Amino acid sequence: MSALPGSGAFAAFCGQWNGAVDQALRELLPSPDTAPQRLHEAMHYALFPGGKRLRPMLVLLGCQAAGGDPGRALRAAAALECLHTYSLVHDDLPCMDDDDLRRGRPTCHKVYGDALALLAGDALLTLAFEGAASAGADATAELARAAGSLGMVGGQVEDLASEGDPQRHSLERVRWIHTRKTGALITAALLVGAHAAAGGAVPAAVLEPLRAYGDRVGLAFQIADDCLDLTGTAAELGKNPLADVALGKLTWPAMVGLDQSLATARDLAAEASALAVPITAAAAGWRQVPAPALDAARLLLQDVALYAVARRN
Ligand code: GRG
Repeated sequence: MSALPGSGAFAAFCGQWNGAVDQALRELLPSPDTAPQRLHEAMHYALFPGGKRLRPMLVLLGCQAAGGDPGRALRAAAALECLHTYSLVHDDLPCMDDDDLRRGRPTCHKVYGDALALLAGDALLTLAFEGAASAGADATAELARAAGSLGMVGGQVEDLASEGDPQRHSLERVRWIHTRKTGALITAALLVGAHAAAGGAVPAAVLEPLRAYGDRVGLAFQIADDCLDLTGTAAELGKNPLADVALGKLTWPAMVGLDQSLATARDLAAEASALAVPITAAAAGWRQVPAPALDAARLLLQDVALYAVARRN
C-alpha cells in the first residue's frame, strides 16, 4: 500500500506491519506443497501477493486502539484476510459476478477452475476461524456474525437479487446491502483486534464507539468503491472497471450521482474521524496504556477514515 492519501500515518503503519501480516498468513496456511497440493496452491494464489490488506491492518489498529500491542493480533489479522479473500474468490465465480481479473491477475477460477476455486474459498473461510480463535471466543463469534447470513453473505444475496430488480432500487436498500456486504467485515476487523488486545472481555465503552467508527468507515469504503467502479482504470483497480454498470447493480452513485455519493462518503469519514477521541479515551479509562501509543492510534483512526474515501484503488 503506497502513496496513500492522508497524513501518512496509516501508510507508515502499513509499511511497518505488511511483512509481519504476510508472515502470519504463511504460518496460518498449509504450504503449497502440502496435499492436496492443487488446493493449497489455489489458496496461496488467491492470497499472494494480495491486495491492500486493509482488513488485517484494521485488526492491528483495533488492537492498538484498545491499548494492546498490534503484534498480539497478527494471527487474527491473517484470519480476517483469509475470510476477505474467500469472499473475493467466490464473488468472482461465474455464478456470482463472473469476473476474470482480480488484484491485477486472472481470477482464481480462471486459473484453477470453478470447482477448485469454490473449494479454495471454503478452505480459506474455515481457516479464518482457526486464526480468529487466537483472539478468543468473543472475537470468533463476532467474526462469524459479520461473515454470515446476517452480515456479508446476507448482503451478497440482496446484492445479487438487486441486479434483476431495478424497480426496487432505493437508497435505503443500497445502504442495507453495503452495510452488510462490506461494512460488517470492516467493523468486525476492528473489534477482533480489540478482543486480541485483552485476551478477555473488552468493555462496551471501548467496543461500541469502535463499532460505530467501523460502521461509518465500512459504508464510506463501499460508497468510494462504487465511485471507483465508474472513475478508476483497470490498472489502478486491479479489476475491471464499470463491472457494476454492466451487471445493472444497485450502487450509491446509481441512486444519487457521483458528486452526492462522494459528499456522503466524506461526511461518513468525518463522523468516523470524530469517534477516534472517544475510542482512545475509553481505552485509557479501561487499562494502563502509555499515552504515546493511544495518541498514535487516534491519528491512525483519523487517517484511515480519510483513506477509505480518498483512495484510488
Ligand atoms: C457463500 C457462495 C458464497 C459466496 C459468498 C460473501 C460473498 C460471496 C461475497 C462478499 C461480497 C463482496 C465480495 C463484497 C465486496 C467488498 C469489497 C469492497 C471488496 C474489495 O475489497 P478491497 O478493495 O480488495 O479491500 P483488496 O483486493 O485490496 O483486498
